[in-house]
Amino acid sequence: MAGIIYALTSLFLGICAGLSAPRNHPANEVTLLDSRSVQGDLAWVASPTEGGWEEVSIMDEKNIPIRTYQVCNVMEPNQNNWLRTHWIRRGPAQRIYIEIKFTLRDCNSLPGVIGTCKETFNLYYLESDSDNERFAHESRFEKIDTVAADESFTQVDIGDRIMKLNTEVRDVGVLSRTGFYLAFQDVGACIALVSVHVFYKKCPLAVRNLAQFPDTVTGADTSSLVEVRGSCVNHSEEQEVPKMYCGADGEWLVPIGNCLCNPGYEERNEQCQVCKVGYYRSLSSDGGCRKCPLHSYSMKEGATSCDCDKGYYRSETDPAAMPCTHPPSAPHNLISNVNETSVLLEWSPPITSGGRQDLTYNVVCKQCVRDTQRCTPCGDDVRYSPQRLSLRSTRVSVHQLQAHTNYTFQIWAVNGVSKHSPSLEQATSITLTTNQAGECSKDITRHTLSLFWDKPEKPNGVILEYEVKYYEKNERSYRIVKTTSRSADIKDLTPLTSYVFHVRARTAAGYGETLIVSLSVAAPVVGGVISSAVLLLLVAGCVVVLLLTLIITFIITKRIYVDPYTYEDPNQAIREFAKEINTSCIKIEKVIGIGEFGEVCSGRLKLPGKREICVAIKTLKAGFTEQQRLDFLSEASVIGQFDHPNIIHLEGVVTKCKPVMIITEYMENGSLDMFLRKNDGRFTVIQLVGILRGIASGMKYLSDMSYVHRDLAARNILVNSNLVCKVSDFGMSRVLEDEPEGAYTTRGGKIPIRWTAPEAITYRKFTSASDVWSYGIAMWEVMSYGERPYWDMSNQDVIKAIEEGYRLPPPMECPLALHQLMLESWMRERADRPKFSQIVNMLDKLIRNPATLKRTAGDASRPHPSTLHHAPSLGSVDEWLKTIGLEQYRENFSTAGFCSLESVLPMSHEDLGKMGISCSAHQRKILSSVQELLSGMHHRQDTKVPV
Ligand code: ACK
Repeated sequence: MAGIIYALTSLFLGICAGLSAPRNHPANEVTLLDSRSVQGDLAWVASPTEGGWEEVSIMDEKNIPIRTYQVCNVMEPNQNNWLRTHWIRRGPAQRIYIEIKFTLRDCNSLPGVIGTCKETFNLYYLESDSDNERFAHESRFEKIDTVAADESFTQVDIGDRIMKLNTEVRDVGVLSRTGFYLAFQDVGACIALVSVHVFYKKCPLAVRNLAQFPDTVTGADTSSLVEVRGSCVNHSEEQEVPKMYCGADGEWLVPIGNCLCNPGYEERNEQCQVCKVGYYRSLSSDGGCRKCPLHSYSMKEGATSCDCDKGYYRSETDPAAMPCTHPPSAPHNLISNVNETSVLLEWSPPITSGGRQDLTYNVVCKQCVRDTQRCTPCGDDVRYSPQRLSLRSTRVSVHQLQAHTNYTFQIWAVNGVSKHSPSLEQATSITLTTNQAGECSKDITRHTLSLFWDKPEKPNGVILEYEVKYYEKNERSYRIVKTTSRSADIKDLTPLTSYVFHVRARTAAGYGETLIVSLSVAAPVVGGVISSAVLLLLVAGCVVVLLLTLIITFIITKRIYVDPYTYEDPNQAIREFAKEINTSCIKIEKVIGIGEFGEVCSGRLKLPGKREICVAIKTLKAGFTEQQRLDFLSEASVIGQFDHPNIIHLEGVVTKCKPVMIITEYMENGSLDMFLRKNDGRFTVIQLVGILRGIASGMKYLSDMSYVHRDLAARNILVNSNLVCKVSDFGMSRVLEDEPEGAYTTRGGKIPIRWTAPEAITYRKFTSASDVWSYGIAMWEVMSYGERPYWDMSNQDVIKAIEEGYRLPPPMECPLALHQLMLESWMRERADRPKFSQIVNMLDKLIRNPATLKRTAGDASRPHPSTLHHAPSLGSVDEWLKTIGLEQYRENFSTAGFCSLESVLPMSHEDLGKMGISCSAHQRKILSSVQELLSGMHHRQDTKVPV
């Protein structure tokens, strides 16, 4: 026995010479026990204490002692030698690994051992929560495995013999107690345990994609994966949640997500390192730190952007990589070309654009008092084409300037950084004087003059028209001209004569203060009288008068509607014409209807500094396309351009959050057709005419703006609590698609047939004259309290009947004059239809003379379609005046809005006086002729022509 032990010990010395020093364990192994690193005795428990396992110290090649346990009772039968380790704390491990290095003598190499010699040993373990089971009975141990020497021997040459060092690894789990003991059972082998290494596995701390993953103990199972969330390394931020899986063998698997270095830092060696001075990194998504661009610098480490050199700037939208730039120099070679009250300005681009591509030009217009330095900004009336601000071209035309006025125009070259350093060095200017206004250069003679005046500052309501009364100074007879515009051409004047002009405005409340102007007509100036408020000016050649008073100045302003679809970016039109409202100012109260794009609600709007008002809120339903959004908002771009008491008023839009909304004033009585049907027969004729006048006035405003509505009908008029009617429904899409009354024509496109003029149906000639036709139908709807035009006739029958000259008959109790007006607006030739301005005049006249509304066409209401009315025509005013020998009054009639004979019928003495027909003989002649006409008409009215 002792001889054998000796043999083994010497063997170890040999083996150890071939062993490397205690190795460092891999990073994914956490050692719980390593016999080779124990200083001093291992002091494991052997049983039997004698003759079984023995602790033997040997030296490795570096003279470091190694503790081994050996047993070699191969000659004796029935061996049962146990060797137990001390209590080993489990730590966080659920599965542990036991690596055993050992030598095992081959029984064949030992003489005389047959039958007793073994070549295996058994490995056991016992779990316990503390070191109190040191002497527990062997039967309580659980077997892990029987360990045999296998093919993985490390061969060690010892002289002429080869010894084999075995390495075997076993694992056990799931462990749950605080610690455990291991035990080696020898049953008669010749073994030396060279080392026992007990460990568990972990995935070691790792950094992937700038996320750090902590040490992670592997799962309990050999196949389990532990999901671990990483945290971003210093100076980085999460882009996508970083995750990895810790595999059972301690390897990290499947990295997902990542972090990015913060601005001012860049990724180097799996860390975020600060950018050096002179470098910057602005976005976490950028590559590495970059050198500061031209004309910029960074003075500190970790710069997220570079500061611009003095005199250089960056706009809010400039990328950090862009060099700093400066404002442009001034445009140069500015020239002007004055044409009456318009000016064309042209210039050359500035010498330097400041290093940018976003050069535009702004125009500043100032009106200057002649020979002084006093200038004031030009008024809102002045028009710029293509626009005043952000011009890309180097020319602009300016219109509607005041005649004979000094202007200074500045052209500013502007780029994205101009606002950082505004200076007159970026502008060039020119001063000029406008010529005479408007018509004058065309056909004004010494017998003619043109008057222009400004709106009274505080008119007592909406101005319905102006009255110009004029007479030769020192003469009593006068002439009157009425006009709805703020200008009048006065004809048939006598040269070398002084005239006095009175101009006054009329509102629903009557006439306002009179402006008196005295002047002389002649060339050269022969003098004039300056009244209290008026300055006389006379210009030779064509006689042009510019009146400058406290209240009146002379400029013709005609605003033209701009089609939002002519904008390259329709969103720009929305921004230009509609105010963006913050949703916090809007309170939606209830749904009042369904529009083409979504619900229409009523609610309240409280804008800062204004009182709360009731509003209607049109919403755009969810899921819309960009085109639908633009179509929806186009209505706001249209209404936003209008400002008239008979046009629905836009409060603003909500486009920045959802739902997109259009906010308009609230009209308590909803749409006119429904309102009339609900109130059948309840209004006086004057109230109905008031409704018609409101609509006509709104339409006149639209036609003055060159806007063609195309869908004027009672359903598209809204009524408020004061019975004021306002034209609404300006959506673009309804013209194409969504009109409920729309019928497809043979040429495609939907048209509300019964409201539409024949030329618009047949060849899409939509004009203000076709709007007048629709207005006539709307009149008929009003006077019949919402009856359907042409009742239940089919669209085809309506078209045919109209073609054959038949027209709707007067509704019940409809004043004759109103039906006449309807018939005029349904004239086949659109040029023969009255203009909206004339319609407004006629209705005003009827309102002023309610007696003229008494005459009705008898009970012709709701007749069968077979009694459609064949339109009578009395001929023209000019012809009539000629027949009665008073053609000199042609002008007076046309200026006063009498364009057809029908419209003359309700005329009175007073009307004639106001028209400037003051001679009483002439007045009598005209009125008696009117009487004759009337009786003739009644006769004709009785003979209706059936279809
Ligand atoms: O005929 P109504 O009552 O009047 O039902 C329709 C509905 O919303 C869908 O268009 C009503 N509506 C539209 N705009 C306004 C408004 N500004 N004030 C009151 N009601 C309105 C319209």
